[in-house]
Amino acid sequence: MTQLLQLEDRFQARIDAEQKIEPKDWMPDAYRKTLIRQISQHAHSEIVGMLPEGNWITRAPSLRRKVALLAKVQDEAGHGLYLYAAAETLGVSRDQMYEELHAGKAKYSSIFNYPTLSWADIGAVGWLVDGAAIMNQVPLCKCSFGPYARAMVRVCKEESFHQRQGFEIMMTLAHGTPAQHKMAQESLNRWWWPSMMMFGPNDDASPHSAQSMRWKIKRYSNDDLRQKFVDVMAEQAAVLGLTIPDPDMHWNADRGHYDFGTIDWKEFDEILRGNGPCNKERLDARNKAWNDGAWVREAATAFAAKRKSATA
Ligand code: FAQ
Repeated sequence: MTQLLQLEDRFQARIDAEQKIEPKDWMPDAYRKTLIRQISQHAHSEIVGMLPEGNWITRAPSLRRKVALLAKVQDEAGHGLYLYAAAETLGVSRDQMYEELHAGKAKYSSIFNYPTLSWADIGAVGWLVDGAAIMNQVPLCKCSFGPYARAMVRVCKEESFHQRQGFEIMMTLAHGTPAQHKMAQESLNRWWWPSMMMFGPNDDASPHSAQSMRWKIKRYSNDDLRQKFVDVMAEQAAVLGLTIPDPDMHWNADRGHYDFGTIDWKEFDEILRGNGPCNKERLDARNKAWNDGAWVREAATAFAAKRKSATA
C-alpha cells in the first residue's frame, strides 16, 4: 500500500514537473483507463465524423470544392488511425475498440449524429465543428501522455486547414446571392447549439474533468473552452454577416467575454443515449463498412501468413 502511494506521488510529481508519461512508464490504472476512454472516443469521433461530410463529396459544387472536401475527409481517417495507434500503446487492441464501436457500446462525439442537409452544412461543419475541435484539441498537444500529445500536433495542423475550408465556404455563401446567404444562415441555425455541446457537460456536471486536469490530460475545463469558442465565433459570425441563433448572446464588458444562453442538455442526453437524428444511420454505416471489408482483412492476413512462412 505504502509502495503504491509512493509510486502515485512520484507519478504526480512528474506530471507537475511537465514531464511526459510514456507507454512503458508506471502509471496508475485509473490514468490508463481514462486515457483509453478519451483517446478511443476521440478516434471513433474522427472515423464516424467522415460520414456526414462524405455524404457531400459527389455533390460538391465545383472540382475545387470536391478536391478540398476529399482531402479533408481523408485527413479525418488519418486522425482516427493516429489516435487508435496512440490508444493501443496503453494495452487495448484495435479490434477491441472497433468491436465496442460497432456494438454501440462506445461513445463518439454527439455532433456527428446530426444530418448534413445542404452544401452550406459542409461550410458550417468546417467552420463550427472543426473550430470547436481545434479549440479543444490545441491544449491536448500539451497532454501529459506522450503518444496522445504527439498525435495531436499533426491533427491540429490539419484541423486548421479544415476550419479555413469551412469558413471560406461560409464566406462565399454569406456574401453571395440572397438565396445563398439564407442557406448559410440556416446552416448556422442548425449547427450552432450542437457545436456548443461538443465541449461536454457544464463543469459542475462533468465527472471526469477535475481528475483529468490534475493529471494534465485536460488543460482547460469544458466551460472554459466553450467560452473561448463563443468569443471567437461571435466575432467571426459578424465578419460573415450572419446571426448566431442565441438571443442571449451579448458582449459583457465587465467579464471581457460574450454572455450566452443555456444549452438544451436534454437534447444532448438523448443523443448520448442513442436517440439522436442519425445515431442509427451512423452505426449501420460503420457496421456495413466493417462487414464489407471482411474480404480485405482476410486477404491481408493470408498474404502476411504466406510471406512469413516463405521467409521462415
Ligand atoms: N459527445 O466528464 P466529461 C472532431 C461524455 S473530433 C459525446 O466532461 P471528459 C474532428 C464523456 O465522454 C471531436 N459524449 O468527460 C472532426 C463522458 O462519458 P463516459 C471529438 C460526450 O472526457 C471534425 C461523459 O460525457 N473530440 O470533431 C461529449 O473529461 C469534423 C461526461 O463528460 C474529442 O474527442 C460529446 N460532445 O470530457 C472530425 C476530443 N462530451 O466516458 C470530422 C478529446 C462529453 O464517462 C469532421 N476529448 N461526453 O461514458 C475530450 O476533450 C473530452 O473527452 C471531452 C469530454 C471534452 C469530449
